[in-house]
Amino acid sequence: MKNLTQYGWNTKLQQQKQQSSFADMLHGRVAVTHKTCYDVITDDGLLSCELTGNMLYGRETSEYPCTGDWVILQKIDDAKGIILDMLPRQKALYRLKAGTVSEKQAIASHIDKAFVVQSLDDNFNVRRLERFMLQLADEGIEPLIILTKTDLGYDKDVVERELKHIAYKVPVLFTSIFSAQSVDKVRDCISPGETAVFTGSSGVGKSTLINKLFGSEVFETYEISDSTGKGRHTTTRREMILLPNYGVLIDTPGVKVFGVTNNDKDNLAQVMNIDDFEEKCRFSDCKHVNEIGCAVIAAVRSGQIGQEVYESYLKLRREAEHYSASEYEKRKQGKALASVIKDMKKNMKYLE
Ligand SMILES: Nc1nc2c(ncn2[C@@H]2O[C@H](COP(=O)(O)OP(=O)(O)O)[C@@H](O)[C@H]2O)c(=O)[nH]1
Ligand SMILES: [Mg+2]
Ligand SMILES: [Zn+2]
Repeated sequence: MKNLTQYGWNTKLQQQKQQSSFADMLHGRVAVTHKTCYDVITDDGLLSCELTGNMLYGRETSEYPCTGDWVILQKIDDAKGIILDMLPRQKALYRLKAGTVSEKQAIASHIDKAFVVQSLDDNFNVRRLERFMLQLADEGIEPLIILTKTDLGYDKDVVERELKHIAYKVPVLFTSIFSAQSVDKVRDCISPGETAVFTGSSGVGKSTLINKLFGSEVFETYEISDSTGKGRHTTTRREMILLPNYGVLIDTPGVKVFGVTNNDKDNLAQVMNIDDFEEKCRFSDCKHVNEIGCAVIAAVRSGQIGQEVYESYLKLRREAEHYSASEYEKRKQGKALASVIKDMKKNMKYLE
């Protein structure tokens, strides 16, 4: 029997479950998301579950359950169940669906901490880190940065200089699989009942690191084949595991870049560490572009804010505005459609 408390079940979730019309049914946490079904950890073991029609229709892509979600289900037999309801999702990671500007897809939820992993060989990219940090801030998830493969050598000065504005608030851990001590430091950051997600491009060493944390091979690692440059296929897919006495770990498949899926200017300013300057701008609605008395521009001129950081800030802000504009359009269209349907229903009544 699994003790779901170890998997993060708590009184708040219990209270939320009481609000559901299926409050008397079994609950569980999605451990793996397949195309049309979910592996759910319950007090009755791991069940392979499908969604009821009700859960399937009338939902946006982003509203389907994902790994880490808490669901209510009905057991069908020892191995199968059916998902009837989902508890309100919070602290989730999303990615933009390929080829869209505002359609998001959830990849993990109910996350307390996110380890954003980059490798120091050629993957280190501070602009990409900023995007991760922004999304985590928007979701209220605590960020940590892990820079892997220190054994391959890197320029510490360059890394520290580029990370300065972020490392000011976010812990940065350096790891190598050849240093058990560096792995222990990561483990010490995870507390019981807490869910930590590992995210970053594929090949940076997420699965290898989780295996080291666990002390055995729980995740298949990605070996790049010399001849084809492609990774080996994995057979059994694991996404969420319990690290006894520590917490729940979620491994995410390679997420290269997160699109900006929110438009919170305060979070952006904080992530980019320009918030202290912003407060000193003459106008409270200052856009920091060409206004008189702009403290942000002054700080860029004096070198207190790096030119690249400032440019990155403007770029992320444009993307955030673009995202919220297309969200707004979508909602407007949704409302228009709803009113057409309402009219149609009225007319049908009239004809009856
Ligand atoms: N030199 C070195 N190689 C590492 C380290 N961590 C992972 N790797 C290698 O990087 C490759 C990709 O690792 P993997 O864990 O599958 O990456 P993932 O896609 O992020 O899960 C594998 O060949 C690992 O052996 C490290 O600290 N140092
Ligand atoms: Mg992996
Ligand atoms: Zn300003």
